[in-house]
Amino acid sequence: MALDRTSVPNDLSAFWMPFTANRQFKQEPRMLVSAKDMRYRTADGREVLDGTAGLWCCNAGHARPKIVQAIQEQVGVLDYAPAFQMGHPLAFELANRVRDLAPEPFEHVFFANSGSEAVDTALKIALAYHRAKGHGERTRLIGRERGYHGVGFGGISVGGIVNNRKVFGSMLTGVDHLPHTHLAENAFTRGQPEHGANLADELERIVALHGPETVAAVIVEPMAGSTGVLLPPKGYLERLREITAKHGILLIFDEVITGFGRLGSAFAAEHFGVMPDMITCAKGLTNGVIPMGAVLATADIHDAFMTGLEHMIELFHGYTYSGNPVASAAGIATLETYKEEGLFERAAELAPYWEDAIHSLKGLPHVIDIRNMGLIGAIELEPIAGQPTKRAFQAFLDAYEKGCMIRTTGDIIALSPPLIIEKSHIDELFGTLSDVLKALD
Ligand code: PXG
Repeated sequence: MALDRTSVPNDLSAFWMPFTANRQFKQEPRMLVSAKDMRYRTADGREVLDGTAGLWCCNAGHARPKIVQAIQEQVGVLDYAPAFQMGHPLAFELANRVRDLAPEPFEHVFFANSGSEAVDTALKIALAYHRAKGHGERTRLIGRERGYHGVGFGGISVGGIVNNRKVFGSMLTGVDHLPHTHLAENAFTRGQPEHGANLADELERIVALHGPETVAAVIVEPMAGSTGVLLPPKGYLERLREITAKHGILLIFDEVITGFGRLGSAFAAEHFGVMPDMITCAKGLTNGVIPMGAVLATADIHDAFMTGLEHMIELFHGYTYSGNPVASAAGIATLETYKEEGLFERAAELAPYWEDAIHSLKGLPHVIDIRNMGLIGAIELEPIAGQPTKRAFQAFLDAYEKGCMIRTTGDIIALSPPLIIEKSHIDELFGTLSDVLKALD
C-alpha cells in the first residue's frame, strides 16, 4: 500500500514530539503536509506563509529544484559510504566550497549532523587543541547566559537557557557564563544596540577568577537567536576577541542560525568584522533538507593535530554520518542555489524594508521591544502577569490560523523568513501580525 503523505493518522500517541507541548498539540494538531518556496500547505488544505524558514534553516525556501534534484540523483548513485578511514568525493567537494565561502582564516571543515553535534565537536576540538599544544590544563569553557548551543550535554553546559538546563543534572564541570546582553535601555533599537559593550569586560573577571591558563574556550552566538534575537552591542564582540586573544583562549562563534546569509553575508563573523578561531554551523548549510552541521577551523587549530605517526588517527571524534553523501549533495546544491540567486545579497538589500516593517508594530498592544538585523527580527511582548509565555503562544496560534508561521520563545516572537522573501510577503507577514497583536488579550 502506498504511504499516504497527506492525511493525518488517527493515532498520534507514539511520536513524543521535541520541544513541544505534546498534550496541547495532540488535541489540536497543526500538521504541515507540503511546502513550496515561501509557503507550507496544511493537512486541512490551507496555505501558511513561512515566517521562520522552518526552524531558521530553509534559507533558500522550500522544495527548491536544484536541491531536490541533487538529493534524488545522489541517493541512487552512492547512498552511504563509511565515514571513517574511507572517503567519497562529495564530502571533500562540499568542504572545499564551505572553505571558499568562509572568511579567510577558516581552512578546514569537520562535518557533524546537527548544530548540537557541531557545538560538541568544537568544544572537544578546543580542549584537544590545547592539549596537543602542551597546555592540557586549559579545560574550562565559558558560555553566556541566554545562549543556545543545542541540546547535547556540552551545548547545555555552556548554554544559558534555564529551562534547557535545570532538570538535567550537573552537566559538564568547569563551565562559567558571561552575563547576557539584554538591556532595557536598548529597547526598540534598530540593528546593533549602543549600550552594553562593557559587558564583555566581565570576561576579564571570570578569567581572573579561574586563572587565564585554565581556560580553553569562550563560545557565544554572535547574534543570540533562539533566546529571542539579542544583537551584540556595538564593540562587544571586538572586546571579546581582544580579551580571548590576550589570554590565549579560543573564541568560538556559534553560527548555526547566523551562518548562510541570515545577516546579509555568508557568516556573521564577516558581517561584524570579528574573526573567531572556530565557527559552528548547521541549518542553512543544507537548507535544512538533510541534517548536517559543521565546524570551521583555522589552519592553526587543524595543524596542531597533524603531528605524530602518520598512520595514527589524529582526532578521536566523528559520527557515522559525518559528511554523508546525500547530505553533502544537498549542501553543494544549496550553496549553488544561494550563489546563483544572490540570496545573501538579497537579504542585505531587503534588510532596510524588513526593518521598517517590523518597527511599524511599535505602539501596538503589549509590544515592549522590537529588535532586528538582516532578515531576522523579534517582537517582545509584555507577559501576562503570572502566566509567562501564554500571550506569545496565543499569538503563535492566532497567526497560524490567519495563515502565517511565526516562532515564539518565552514571550518573544521571532521571525527569520527564507531569504527568497518578496516585499509583498513582508507586508503580508506584518499585516497579519499587526491584526494578531491588536486582537490579543
Ligand atoms: N546552536 C545554535 C546557535 C542554534 O540556534 C543549535 C546550536 C542546535 O542545532 P540543532 O541542529 O542541534 O537543533 C541551534 C539550534 C528556535 C530554534 O526556534 C532554534 C534552534 C533550533 C530549534 C528551534 O529558536 N537552534
